Amino acid sequence: MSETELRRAFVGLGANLGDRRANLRDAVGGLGAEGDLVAVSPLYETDPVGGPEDQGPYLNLVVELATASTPRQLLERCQRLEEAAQRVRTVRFGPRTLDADVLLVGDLAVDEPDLIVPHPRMWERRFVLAPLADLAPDLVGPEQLIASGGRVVRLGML
Ligand code: GSY
Repeated sequence: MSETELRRAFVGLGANLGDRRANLRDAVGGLGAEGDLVAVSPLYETDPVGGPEDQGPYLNLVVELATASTPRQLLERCQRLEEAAQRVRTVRFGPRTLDADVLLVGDLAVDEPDLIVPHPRMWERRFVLAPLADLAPDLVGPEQLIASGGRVVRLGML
């Protein structure tokens, strides 16, 4: 890839603590600050997958980037967004003000202890695939969407 070639990348965002919409709005704004944001999916309210029984529903969406950032740079951008949302890591899969996951970065594959791309659990999670299919129906077929799990309700745009 030349220096100026851009990859089509997708980042998943979720929030189920605090002002969920505001957390997602801030995260989308933060991602947009680098000038490589091209699209934001509709917003979905989704049942929590994993974690404590008593946590509230998530709001989820996916953003598309046309980016020169590497997967690791994207991970660092995601971590900065989570820090800005004052996310505290307590319970594994527990409620959170913001979760930002690198889903896909062009056709790159990364397998490192703290970063796996494509995201290893994305194909089983409807809270990822439904908004991803809105942006990239070429990447997510109807059968994949049906095969994925979890209740999701489309709310409209953020
Ligand atoms: O992996 C992202 C954080 N997360 C979510 C989420 O974003 N949405 C839903 N519905 N369930 C989740 N469980 C975890 S962990």
